[in-house]
Amino acid sequence: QGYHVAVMGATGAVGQQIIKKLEERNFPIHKLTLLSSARSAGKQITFKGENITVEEAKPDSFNGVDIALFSAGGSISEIFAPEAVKRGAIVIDNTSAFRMQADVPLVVPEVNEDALHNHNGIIANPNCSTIQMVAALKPIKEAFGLNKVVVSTYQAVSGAGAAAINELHEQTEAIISKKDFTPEILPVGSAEKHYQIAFNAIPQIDKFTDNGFTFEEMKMINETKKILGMSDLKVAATCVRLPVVTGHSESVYIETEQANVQVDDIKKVLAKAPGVTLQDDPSNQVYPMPAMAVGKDDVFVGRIRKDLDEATGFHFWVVSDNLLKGAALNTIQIAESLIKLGLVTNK
Ligand code: 11C
Repeated sequence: QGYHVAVMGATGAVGQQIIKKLEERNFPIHKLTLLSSARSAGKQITFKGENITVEEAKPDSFNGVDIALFSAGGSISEIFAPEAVKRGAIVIDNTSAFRMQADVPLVVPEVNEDALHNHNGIIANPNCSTIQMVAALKPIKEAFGLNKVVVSTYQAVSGAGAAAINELHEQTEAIISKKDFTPEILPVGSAEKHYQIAFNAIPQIDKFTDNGFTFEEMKMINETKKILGMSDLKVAATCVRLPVVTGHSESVYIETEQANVQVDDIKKVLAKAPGVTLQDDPSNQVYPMPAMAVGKDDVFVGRIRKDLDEATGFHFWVVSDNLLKGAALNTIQIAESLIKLGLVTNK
């Protein structure tokens, strides 16, 4: 009993976490198909004690698949996701390929599960830095209204893939042992210039758009509005890459609609919010940090304080594992929601 699930991009950083989480959460699977590019095909991956060989993805690989989980890059999704849908699968896509299309739900289950009802076969998983922020914003919006969000991120290199993790390790070793090195991956592979990430901070994630914001910043702005269903919400973002392997951190400034909101009111709603853990006790130096969030499912929030000048303004700090809630876990939670809502058929 269960579903035929396919994982596209099975050997990648997120794909591996998806397979791990499917096993850990005992997702109802009767068959697991693991797919990749020709380069990674042939590798063996263990799932529930069984070795599964990764196959090269072809359109017909999706025959009989009920749920296809994609995390192999936007161009792969653009080619194969419609092929999977044509063959009757529901696709949950981790890339930015379809996120802003009107008929594609962009979903964080704790925030907007209802959006799943209106899908045409593809559901989009938001950008990792967006997911953790909206998980914290939603309960605040529900309780007190929301007028404005200004976020600065401190993002881990694993968001840029396995090659960026290697680059951080190699540069760190090179610098410590006083050897030369040539940056090749960050801030983004296709950029003209590449910069050192070890012992540095790079205020560029992805390429620049014409308005001076980067694509990563525009994702945070546009996706936040879509997920919260607030096209008029004022949102601004500055996204920065740090030499942290896993765990994105964010400094978030918000202005609520309601006046007279107090820090304790915000703490109370966040303490009850699904998927959120409040870690906020400055007197005991308790606040979220990426090293402690790695491997954990939740979004951690702390350092909540009222702005000193703006009566409706608050600041807080949000941390989560970008490969889990930011990617693999949220993808599987979407699949679990589809099953719960009766929106996926078992062929
Ligand atoms: C990063 N947030 O940290 C990006 C990775 O649109 O799903 C995720 C990119 C995306 O570099």
